[in-house]
Amino acid sequence: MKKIFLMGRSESGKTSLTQALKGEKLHYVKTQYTNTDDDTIDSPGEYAESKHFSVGLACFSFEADVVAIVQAADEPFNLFGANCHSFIMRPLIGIITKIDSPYANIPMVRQWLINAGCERIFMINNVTREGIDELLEYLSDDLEPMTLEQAQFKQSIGLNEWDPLPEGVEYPKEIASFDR
Ligand SMILES: Nc1nc2c(ncn2[C@@H]2O[C@H](COP(=O)(O)OP(=O)(O)OP(=O)(O)O)[C@@H](O)[C@H]2O)c(=O)[nH]1
Ligand SMILES: [Mg+2]
Repeated sequence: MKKIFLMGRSESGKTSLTQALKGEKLHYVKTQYTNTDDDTIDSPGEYAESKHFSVGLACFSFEADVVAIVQAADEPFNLFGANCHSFIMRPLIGIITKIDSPYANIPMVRQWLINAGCERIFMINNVTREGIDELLEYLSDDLEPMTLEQAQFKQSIGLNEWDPLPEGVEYPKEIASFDR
C-alpha cells in the first residue's frame, strides 16, 4: 500500500477521507497537528492556508509515497498555484471531495488540479464512499523500492524516480540494486 500525504484547506475533507479509506464511519475531528499512521499522513488545513506554514508541507511530503491535493468540489477559490508539484519530489494526485455538494463546480476544481500538475484526479464522496474503491485500487500497489544509483539512472534518462522504465530499457548491470 502506498502511503498518501493529504494537504488542502480546512474543511476540504482530508480527515473524513482517511476515515473512509479505513472503512470507518465518518466522525468529525478537527485536525490540530499532522497525524501519521501506516498508510496516511493527514495535515491541518491551516498549513495550506498560511504561507508561513505551507513550507512544512514539503517536509511532510518526503515521508510519503504519493502526495494528494484535496479540494472540495464547492471551494470558492484556489489555494494551490500552477505547477506546485515542482516543490514536491513525489507523484502528485488530486482528490475532489464533496462531489455531492449543491454548490459543486467540478470542472473548475478539476482545472485547478490539472494546473497544479496532478497526474491523476479522483472524485470522491466521503459520505457515500463513491470513488473510494478506485482510490484504494490506485494506492494498493507498493512503489518499487530503488537504490540511489537506480534513481540517478532514471533521472539521467529524463524520468521521475517513480516513473516506470520504458519498454526495452533496463538498469545498467554495474549499478547497485536492492536484490544484490
Ligand atoms: N457532503 C459531504 N461532506 C463531507 C465530505 N467530506 C467531508 N465532509 C464534511 O466536511 C466537514 C469537514 O471535513 P474534515 O474531513 O474534517 O475536513 P479536513 O480537511 O480534515 O479539515 P481540517 O482538519 O480543518 O484541515 C465534515 O463535517 C465532514 O463530514 C463529502 O465528500 N461530502
Ligand atoms: Mg482534518
